[in-house]
Amino acid sequence: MTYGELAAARLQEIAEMSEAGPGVTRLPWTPEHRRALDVISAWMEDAGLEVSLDAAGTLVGRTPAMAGKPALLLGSHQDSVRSGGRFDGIMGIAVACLAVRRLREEGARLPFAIEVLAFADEEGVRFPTALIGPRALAGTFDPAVLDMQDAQGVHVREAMQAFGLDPAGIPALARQGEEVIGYLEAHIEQGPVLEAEGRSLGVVTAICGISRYAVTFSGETGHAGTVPMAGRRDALVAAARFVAAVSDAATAIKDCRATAGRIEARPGVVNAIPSEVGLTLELRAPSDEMRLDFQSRAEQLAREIAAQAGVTVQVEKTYEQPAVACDPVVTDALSRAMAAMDMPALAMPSGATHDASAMADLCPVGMLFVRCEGGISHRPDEYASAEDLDDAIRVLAETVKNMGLP
Ligand code: HGY
Ligand code: MN
Ligand code: MN
Ligand code: MN
Repeated sequence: MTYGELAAARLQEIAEMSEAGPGVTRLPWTPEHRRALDVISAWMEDAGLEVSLDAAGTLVGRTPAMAGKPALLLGSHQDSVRSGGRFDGIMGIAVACLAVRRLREEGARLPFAIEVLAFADEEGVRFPTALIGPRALAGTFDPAVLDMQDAQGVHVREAMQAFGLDPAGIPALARQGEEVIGYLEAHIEQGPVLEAEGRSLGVVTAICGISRYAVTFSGETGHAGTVPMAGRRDALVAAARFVAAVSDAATAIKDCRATAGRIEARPGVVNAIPSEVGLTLELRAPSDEMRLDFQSRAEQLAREIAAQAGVTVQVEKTYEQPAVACDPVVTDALSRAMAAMDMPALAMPSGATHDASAMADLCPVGMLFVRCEGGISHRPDEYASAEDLDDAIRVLAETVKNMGLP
């Protein structure tokens, strides 16, 4: 069995650690997360790592007998979206464990420790926050998120305590820069580029930044039959024009994305003009300069379109995550590892965000993308082949050795 086939089998097994229903639903600090930790612990022990669980619920596997040595960090997130795929996040943990096992079997001698990290919550699906694990290590954790609640009214703090964790210990998890050499994450591409280029792996150059908004258009309701079209103050007409205009603006800018994921019209009845519409808007761009420009453009469009429709608009920013440039030393180590295996490195930005987005506040980061069949992700039919997983394990192991070269 190749390393790739073993990774594929392990990912098939851990996909069962899920709520019932299509695909994988494994949210942080839940019974499914607990069952997954038992499996990931076995992966880490199989790689010769010493396993511990930190106060944020990150499972840490560290090479033994390297106390006091700086560490190269590998890993990704164990959680999924609802009805997600078998690869997003968890594949990076499986690939990292097998890369460490490969290095151990080769008898590789490294001047640093290795830690494989299985972060609890990257997706931000259960709670309106994310990345608690990496932010704890980077010292950027905001304790206010412990008071956020899930759809059942459970606070983050309560969920962690019920999981056997003490959130009060999170601030002490912050690593000092000199303890960490860098962070390397293997992740399914979640897009169509590698497949279109006929490549199994890609080297990530930058991870997009995100701006999220709650946008509310307010007009005037009235009888759908008696109020003339001229002079209506229809909030949904304004909202529809806005969504189309922002989408067109994003389409005109390479690598920019704009998505209105949720919309709600009130009073929401078939024969009354909508007086109020609330929608979410998410903007993404591979650099903060582009993101901030696009933010201004979107806010201007909201004002102009509201004025033309005779309604008012409120644009409230609800979340922001800066764009991250991957570190040239790490991306060079990845590219050299691929070149050593006759795999020309395809450099590409990431439209998805990752744990590496938060780890960049602690140390140099790099990411290795793995081909994703049909570019499909956040869906049960997400798929990466055992052959591509095998390439990823070999390249990750080679990259770790490159990071140890003077
Ligand atoms: O939203 C994202 O890009 C990530 O999958 N959480
Ligand atoms: Mn992910
Ligand atoms: Mn995801
Ligand atoms: Mn509560």
